[in-house]
Amino acid sequence: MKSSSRIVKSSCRGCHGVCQVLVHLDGDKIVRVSGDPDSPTSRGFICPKGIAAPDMLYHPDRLKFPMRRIGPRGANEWERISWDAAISEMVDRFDTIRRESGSEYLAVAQGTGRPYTEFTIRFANALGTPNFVNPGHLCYLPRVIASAITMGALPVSDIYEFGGKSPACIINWGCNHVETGASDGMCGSIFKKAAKKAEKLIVIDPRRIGLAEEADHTLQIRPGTDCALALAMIQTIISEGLFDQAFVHDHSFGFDRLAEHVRSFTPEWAEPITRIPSDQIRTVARTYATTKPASIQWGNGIDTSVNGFQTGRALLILMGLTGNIDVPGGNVIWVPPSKIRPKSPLIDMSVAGVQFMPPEKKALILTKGKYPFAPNCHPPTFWKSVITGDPYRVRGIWIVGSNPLLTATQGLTIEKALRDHMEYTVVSDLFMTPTAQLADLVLPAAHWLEQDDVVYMHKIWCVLSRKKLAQIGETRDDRDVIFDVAHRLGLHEAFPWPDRHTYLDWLLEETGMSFDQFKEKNILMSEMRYRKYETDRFHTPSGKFEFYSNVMEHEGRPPMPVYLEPPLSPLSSPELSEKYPFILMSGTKKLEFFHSEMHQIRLLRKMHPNPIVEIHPAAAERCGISDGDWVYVESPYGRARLQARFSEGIATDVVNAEHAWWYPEASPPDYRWKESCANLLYGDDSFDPDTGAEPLKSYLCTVYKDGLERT
Ligand SMILES: Nc1nc2c(c(=O)[nH]1)N[C@H]1C(S)=C(S)[C@@H](COP(=O)(O)OP(=O)(O)OC[C@H]3O[C@@H](n4cnc5c(=O)[nH]c(N)nc54)[C@H](O)[C@@H]3O)O[C@H]1N2
Ligand SMILES: Nc1nc2c(c(=O)[nH]1)N[C@H]1C(S)=C(S)[C@@H](COP(=O)(O)OP(=O)(O)OC[C@H]3O[C@@H](n4cnc5c(=O)[nH]c(N)nc54)[C@H](O)[C@@H]3O)O[C@H]1N2
Ligand code: SF4
Ligand SMILES: [Mo]
Repeated sequence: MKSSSRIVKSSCRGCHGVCQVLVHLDGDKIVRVSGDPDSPTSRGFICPKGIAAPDMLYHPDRLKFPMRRIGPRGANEWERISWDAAISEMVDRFDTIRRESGSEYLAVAQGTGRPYTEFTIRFANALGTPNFVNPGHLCYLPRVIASAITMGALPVSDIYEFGGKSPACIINWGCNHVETGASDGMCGSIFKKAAKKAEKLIVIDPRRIGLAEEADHTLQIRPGTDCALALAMIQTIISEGLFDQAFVHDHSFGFDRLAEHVRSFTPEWAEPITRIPSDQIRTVARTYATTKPASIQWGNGIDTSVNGFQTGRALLILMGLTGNIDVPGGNVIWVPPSKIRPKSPLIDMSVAGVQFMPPEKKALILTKGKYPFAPNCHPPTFWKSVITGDPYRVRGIWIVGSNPLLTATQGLTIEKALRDHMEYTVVSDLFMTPTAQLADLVLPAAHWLEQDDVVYMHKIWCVLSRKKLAQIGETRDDRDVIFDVAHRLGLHEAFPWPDRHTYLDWLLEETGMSFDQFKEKNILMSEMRYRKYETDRFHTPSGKFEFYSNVMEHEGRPPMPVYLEPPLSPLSSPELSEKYPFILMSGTKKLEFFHSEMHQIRLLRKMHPNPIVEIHPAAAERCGISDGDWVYVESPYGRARLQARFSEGIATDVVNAEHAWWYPEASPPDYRWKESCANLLYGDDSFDPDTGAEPLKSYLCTVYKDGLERT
């Protein structure tokens, strides 16, 4: 090894993962990132996105300086300005809007959860705006909130064997982090090992995913119908007396009402809805209930439907009925390291470590009354309101790390809202994007290799260190920018620390370590405890695990799960489905990309050059499509051009289109973003009544070959 070479331990943030990595430096240059074999969280695993981190860090297209728009909006005419000028302008504009119209006329938007989430929310709360816009209504938070009202915390698969046991039975349900790398703080590689070990593995997915190769039972469910399957499993378990009598008796609420509620939801009832044979539903229910301990690993496939919230509730009920809650090898509530301070004193952290808007602020929310369990301002409603001005027109927005033109639905509405109606838009990002092109001010954000951090986002059983090892141009950590803007807007109560490093020291204060000392230690772990409900009870209104939800009853929503058919489906819209004969799934995550991100990274793009739609060969043949053909996938609302890939592992009337595609290599300002973006296929006609989630995996479409008339 050359004398100028060194290796620094850090943790990757190419996705939601918790992979600890080794960063290899030659002088100041980062030359390689590899998995850390000593890591208790990821045990040496690294995925291609992690390996490509230096390519992303040093990519020539990175935004390097703040830029102010000088031409018409969206014309790609910019001037470089200083950070001081950028922040002064922002503060001035935000303050004017706040004084003239009120703080709710400002919005803060972000995409998926990121390390700075606690700062964007803190900033929105301190500013006093309820208009925090992000995809939480269809990602993760439905599961988190369903868990919060059912059992007071989010249960996760117990795959690390802290209690000496690995799950004997695993249901992998609407999740594919084994193939994509990681999600929601769970490492796919560790899960895969646990799945291999399990006596029984059950996979429930409309597509045959890799894990199905090892499974004892593979249930190819019709998209969006999981609630019906779960209800039938609950019915089987109760009617056959396979539930955990002691847990139900001592720790649950509403069992009798549940038994009555599910009486008619038999496997025979569920079979035509789910397309899963009734005897298979019974077998799987029995296997899950009798193989102990058992664990359900759920994913975004559960959230993204009009029935996602109730489905989440039904899956929780399965975990509770079988007594698999908080037992070694079951679905557990992780104990976070005790001496780390919660990151957001201005935010209610009492429920499952999730940040909810303070209730008095929620009253202002644009969607109040519509979706009682919506975690934030409902994005489709928000963007529409910017155009219609109903109930009011937000005047300024700061989009911190999101590309909603591509990743949200209603991309054309968002484009119009930003181009023609929003008075002032700031976008913070690593790269110029179709969304950032519509901003008035663009701020260059730091990559994770440019960040110091105490990594604590998913509140798991450890915190990790992340280290700033590079500096590209004038990029800045978003949180440093938020600090500056907040201070200059006078929001000192919410941002009492002089700067973010003081804040990091404050987080760690009770551990007796400064951030610099923690960097050396690299990880802080907790001591896992099981069956905490025996002493602490459940943090629900009844203090028990609620089969019957008091919170749902209070909100006037069904206190026990009910099944809702997707509004656009062969069963609910038979006429429409004659014209649009395929069920459309879109957005199953891909190993090489993170939503719209990383499409400009050569290594990753080489592995995955084109946007793909998976289609069954028999269906393709009917449409005159060959493997590799470019096709249009079209719904009543829009179309996208993708490349057909044959898959025997998908039903003959289901297609799976990749989401959020754009071509960063194409010319700005549009980068051909309207060509292959499957998100343009969704209308604003169907939402989950509880959360406002959108049926991204259960819609209708047709498919035809590019160059041919649609059939
Ligand atoms: N059709 C369909 N659409 C979907 C989904 C689906 O299943 N189907 N999934 C949905 C889900 S689950 C989610 S969470 C959303 C995700 O939606 P988004 O979060 O909007 O998706 P990204 O493409 O990750 O966009 C994030 C942007 O942030 C930038 N960025 C990355 N890191 C940082 C950072 O540290 N700071 C700053 N300032 N910028 C950063 C990236 O360069 C990128 O331009 O997409 C949703 N969209
Ligand atoms: N590489 C990579 N990793 C990522 C991301 C990424 O973009 N790329 N995104 C991150 C984000 S924001 C998220 S939310 C997570 C999500 O990660 P996951 O929770 O794994 O979610 P998805 O990939 O959306 O879908 C998982 C599986 O659900 C199946 N599915 C779809 N619809 C249904 C249904 O109706 N019922 C059932 N039972 N299954 C269904 C899909 O076929 C897919 O195999 O991944 C995170 N990790
Ligand atoms: S799975 Fe996620 S956290 Fe792990 S190496 Fe890949 S990108 Fe990084
Ligand atoms: Mo997500």
